[in-house]
Amino acid sequence: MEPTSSPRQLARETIRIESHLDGTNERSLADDVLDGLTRPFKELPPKHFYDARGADLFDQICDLPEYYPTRAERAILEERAAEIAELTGAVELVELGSGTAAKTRVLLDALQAAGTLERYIPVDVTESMVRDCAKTLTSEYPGLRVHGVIGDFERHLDRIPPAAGPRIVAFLGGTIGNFPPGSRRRVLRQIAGLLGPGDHLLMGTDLVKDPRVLEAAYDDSQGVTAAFNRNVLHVLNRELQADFDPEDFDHVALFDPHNEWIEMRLRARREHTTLVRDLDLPVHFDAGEELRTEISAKFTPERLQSDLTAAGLELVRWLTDPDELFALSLSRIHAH
Ligand code: SAH
Ligand code: AVI
Repeated sequence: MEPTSSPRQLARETIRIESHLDGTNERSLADDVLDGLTRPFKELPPKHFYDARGADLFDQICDLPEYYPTRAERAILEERAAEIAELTGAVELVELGSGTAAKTRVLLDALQAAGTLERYIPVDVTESMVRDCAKTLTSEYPGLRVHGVIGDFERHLDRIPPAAGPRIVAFLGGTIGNFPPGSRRRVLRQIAGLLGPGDHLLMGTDLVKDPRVLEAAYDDSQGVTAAFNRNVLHVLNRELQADFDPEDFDHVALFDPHNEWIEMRLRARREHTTLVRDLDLPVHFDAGEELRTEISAKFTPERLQSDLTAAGLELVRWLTDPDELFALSLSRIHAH
């Protein structure tokens, strides 16, 4: 039996990892698939891309010449992290959808240089990501405590430990754009619930720009994004005993100028029926029929402002790169 730790010992632990997924994630995947593949316009939520292979493909996407958001966001962080550290006085950083926490190091460096950094709390559905980044970061930042939360930020925000002082909640990469407008505001309202009066939300949002630049970023010449898109079918094959042939589908990435978002879809190359065995669900595709796998909303300052206001947040800083490709917003709960 493992010895139980006293609250004092727990507070001092260098690494603490808690998983909230046991079984519930599989159920959530099954429910999403049952809903999404029986709709007249088939759709799957993008969070199911990220098994270990999907996370690795996403990492490769971040290095592609066409995928500018990661570089632009990093450039903003490098330019403004010291200012963010000073403004927030944060002792801890909670990061939603933390992934490999590659850009996060820029923030951690700034908080460390300011002498305030104590704790990092990565939250991600991909278990290996949370575990690996806890190990690496505690060795890179001596004295840093990491409390990893393996969970779904749509369902498990209440599992994030209470703040030990002023905190930054970071939601980087533009992941908020992967939610449709109503869910986006719901998620933002829930995130606002994590903030006390001295806390800040630091959120990355991709900006509206030339559709050709946008479409190239989601349809790269090396086909990495196409492999990332098809990966969701590999996830369904493995987790739900489905029999998709991912090569039966073309990768499609289109900018929707009305909604100002990118849509990724998988288009069936031929008419066929596939079986999702665990759900006893035959799924029929006409030739050319599309399954929507992701939206990635692009923002204007006005759109972001109205989403923040709807979530009870007020903008403190709007930070962009010189080419205005991407924005980081720093906000806090609205003072009444
Ligand atoms: N923040 C990183 C990674 C962005 S990729 C960056 O800016 O580069 C999106 C990340 O969010 C992935 O690591 C994925 O596993 C995670 N993710 C997606 N949906 C999630 C959800 N509902 N709950 C928790 N993590 C999620
Ligand atoms: C994680 N998310 C913000 C990425 C995006 O740009 O919407 C996921 C992605 N999809 C295709 N390429 C990258």
